[in-house]
Amino acid sequence: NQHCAVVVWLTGLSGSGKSSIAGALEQALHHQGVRTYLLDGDNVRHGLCQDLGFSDDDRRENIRRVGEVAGLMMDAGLVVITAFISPHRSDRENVALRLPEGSFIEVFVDTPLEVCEQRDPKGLYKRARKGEIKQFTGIDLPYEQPLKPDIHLNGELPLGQLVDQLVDELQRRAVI
Ligand code: GGZ
Repeated sequence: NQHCAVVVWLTGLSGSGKSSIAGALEQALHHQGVRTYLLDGDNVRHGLCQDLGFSDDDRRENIRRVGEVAGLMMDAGLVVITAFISPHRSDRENVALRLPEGSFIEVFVDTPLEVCEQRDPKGLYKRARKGEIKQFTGIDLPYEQPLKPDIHLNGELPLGQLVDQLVDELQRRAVI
């Protein structure tokens, strides 16, 4: 199956739905015979980035490393999907600048903080509000939303709908 190697870069708050969308997108692409790799906190923060925490500097380095690895995987011909908060606009821009023109697809998973906080699947927002977790994005540290994302998703819509939207967009861009 012919497809372009790209990086589908999901950005959004904790609890916005990035990981669920990324997982479901990967499934949908596999069904079409597209080879992918999903990078997220689960497979990066325990290994490649285990020395990093959540300070501004550490996040910058986390995103830089993820961008470099994504670029290598892209070279191998994969559609790379990433799911990191990536709260700094400049960090995301720097990743894009290091990749071949047009191969960085920024997807903003736009879910209001109130909704993320209500979902709170891991109870992290509650702990951040109590001061038990410091430097929590949206509470102590800012999230800089993309000004002109390639794809803007309403994170409150049903998962299936969001994945269909992404697949349509990738087809429209002749990525798949
Ligand atoms: C934000 C934190 C923090 C702090 C732990 N701030 O919802 P989750 O749990 O599963 O995803 C969040 C994840 C964020 O890691 P990233 O690598 O995506 O962050 S960044 O792109 O900013 O480098 C959350 C958990 O780690 N977590 N402490 N202080 N999220």
